[in-house]
Amino acid sequence: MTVISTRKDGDVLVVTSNNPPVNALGQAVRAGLAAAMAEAASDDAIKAVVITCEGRTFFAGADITEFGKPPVGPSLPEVIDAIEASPKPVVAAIHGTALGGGLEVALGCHYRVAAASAKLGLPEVKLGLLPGAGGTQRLPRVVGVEAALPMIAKGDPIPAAAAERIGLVDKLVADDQLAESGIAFARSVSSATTHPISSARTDKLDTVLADDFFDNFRKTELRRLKGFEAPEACIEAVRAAIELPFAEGVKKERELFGKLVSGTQSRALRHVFFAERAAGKIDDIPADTPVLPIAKVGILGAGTMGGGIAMNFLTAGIAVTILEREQDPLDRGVSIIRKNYERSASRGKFTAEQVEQCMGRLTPTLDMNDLADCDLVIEAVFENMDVKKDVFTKLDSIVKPGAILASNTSYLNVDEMAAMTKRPEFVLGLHFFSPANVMRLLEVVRAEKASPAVLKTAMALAKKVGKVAVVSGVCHGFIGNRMLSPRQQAANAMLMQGITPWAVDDALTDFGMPMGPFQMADLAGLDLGWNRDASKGETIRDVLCERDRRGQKNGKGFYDYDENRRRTPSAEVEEVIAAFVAKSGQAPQSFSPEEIRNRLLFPMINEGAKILDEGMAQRASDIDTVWINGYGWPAYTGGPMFWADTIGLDVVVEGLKAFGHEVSPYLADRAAKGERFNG
Ligand code: TC6
Repeated sequence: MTVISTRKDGDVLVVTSNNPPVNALGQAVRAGLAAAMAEAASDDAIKAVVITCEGRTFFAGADITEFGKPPVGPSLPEVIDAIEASPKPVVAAIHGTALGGGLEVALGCHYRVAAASAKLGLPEVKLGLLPGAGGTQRLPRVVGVEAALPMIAKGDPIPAAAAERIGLVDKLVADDQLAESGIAFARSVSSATTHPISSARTDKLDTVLADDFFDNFRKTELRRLKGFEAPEACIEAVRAAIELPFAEGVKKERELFGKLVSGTQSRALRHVFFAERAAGKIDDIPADTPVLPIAKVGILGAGTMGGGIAMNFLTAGIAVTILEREQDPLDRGVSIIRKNYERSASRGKFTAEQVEQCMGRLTPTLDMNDLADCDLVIEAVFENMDVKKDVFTKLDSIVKPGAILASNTSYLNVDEMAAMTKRPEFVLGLHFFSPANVMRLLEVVRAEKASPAVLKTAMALAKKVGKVAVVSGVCHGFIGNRMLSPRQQAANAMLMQGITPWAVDDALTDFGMPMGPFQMADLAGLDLGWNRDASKGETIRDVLCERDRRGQKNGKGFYDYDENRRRTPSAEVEEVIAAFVAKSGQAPQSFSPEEIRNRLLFPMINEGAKILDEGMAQRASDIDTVWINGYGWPAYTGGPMFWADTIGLDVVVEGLKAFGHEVSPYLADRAAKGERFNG
């Protein structure tokens, strides 16, 4: 297949890429573009060139699968330099997404025409990289440093209209007119004697930046990216654009790119990129399985969870009927949904009109019969099997045949719920993570009898509402919570050995987790699940509750809190722990931060291995996807299983043995063979 073709439209050479699915700039595309530029140069009848793409998008970047392999020329920078050096004007005609190397190609062109719905961005930073084909040097020269820095160091694409405002796009055209407009634009500039050359521009670099411009950017924009190496390298590259001539800036960029691309973080983040895409696929479902239409969703429960779940569908344009048992909680639930939308609107994420459109799709009700015509009903009621079974029995009798019934349970057996219905093939689990309108993860729990069409529909729906879906088998806690449990046990066991809660929490936050287990417990409230019956044996947590240490809500839990909820270690908690240790007759232990971390994380990996062995997860990368998107595991380590691969499975096995755990035979076997979890 020829991925790059050329045709003449009068005196304009139209160069078209056809490299599905996303026109990634692999070797054949690069070679084709270089050849097309040579063709344009050698043909006197050609006065201008248009570069365009077929299919769903303009070039979505370098071909990520080529990273880490020996490079085959021409390189992308060489191709872009050749485009920019063309004496005949080159116009990029952009639709879909011009991303990464794709935008760098467009920046090498003399002009950019974009369809109104197009998006442009440099997302390399999300892969632990920086734009390494001149993008860090050309973009600031074209749009100025203030507009370029967030695009490069944060990586979010911008809509074509915004790109036009900052001077990145020269002309915005209607989506269905891109082809003709691109050619017409090229023709209109073909007789001009000079053309804008991105690398030679200085006009936008003249703006004087405040002394603390970069520091402010770090403080305000990069706070959430703590631990990621690439954003800092992006800043360094952009500084080079200001301080150095283009050729030297490019050299600096290339040096930084080379370091990042061979580093562990980028390898991990590239793994995460492909892991998220693999997770959406269910291996044993035939490709021709139909996706069922979902136009209306019913939700049982208008509490925090039900409301959050509802927002996903409302935002995606799907009608929702939400059911509560009483008017007050129903009204409260609806008003919280509205407040959430209004807060998003005040941050510019929605217009007032969109808020009303979303709310207009919501029907609150107290009558379960109103769910009859829903295509999918999700229950988010109290986490108790008897309550759930009752709900499924009722739903089965009310909701139309062929509709999907789903449970948002976080631990319980979905097969038992399915067995209450006459349609077990239409029952599955859809486990959302709180806050459900924000967290990206959705565990799709594959109930034993769920039909392929029902599973495929759940995966397609998840994608439509912007979730990352991962399939889990039916087991207690599914993938995520099942692995959380051994970590919690390890944390509690360490307290009993005299390790402080803050030493445990610090080990996890230093690793990159947003919170440790004891900070989390203080946030949720220690009295959640408080065992008041001392005869059953008291835990440290029970004693803290008795001492009225209930967590953040009353200013003391595992930590002490000031009026601004700033925490400090508590002497009282230390005393309580010391008393427990003394009672146990064991000498208090002291572990290094690294050992604490390993004691917490190795048992999770062991559980992950069991999950794989039992076939509860389809692949190791699915487990990584769950933990990154549902629990804040630092993406730059690639997730628990990829991290285990990085440090070596033999190291994990030895650690588990030393900590007194029984090693999963699956893990032991892979370690013995020198294999990894992830391929
Ligand atoms: C860069 O450019 C560096 C330059 C410097 C060089 C010196 N390469 O996401 P989808 C595959 S770094 C290879 O499901 P969507 C993807 O794996 C790159 N493959 O589609 C999937 O394959 P599968 C900077 C790629 O419509 C299929 O295409 N660019 C690439 O939801 C469909 O993908 C980026 O980071 C690629 N670059 O979203 C952009 N991109 O079917 C990365 C996609 O076998 N891409 N694939 O599973 C995206 O953000 C999205 O794919 C999208 C389309 C928005 C373009």
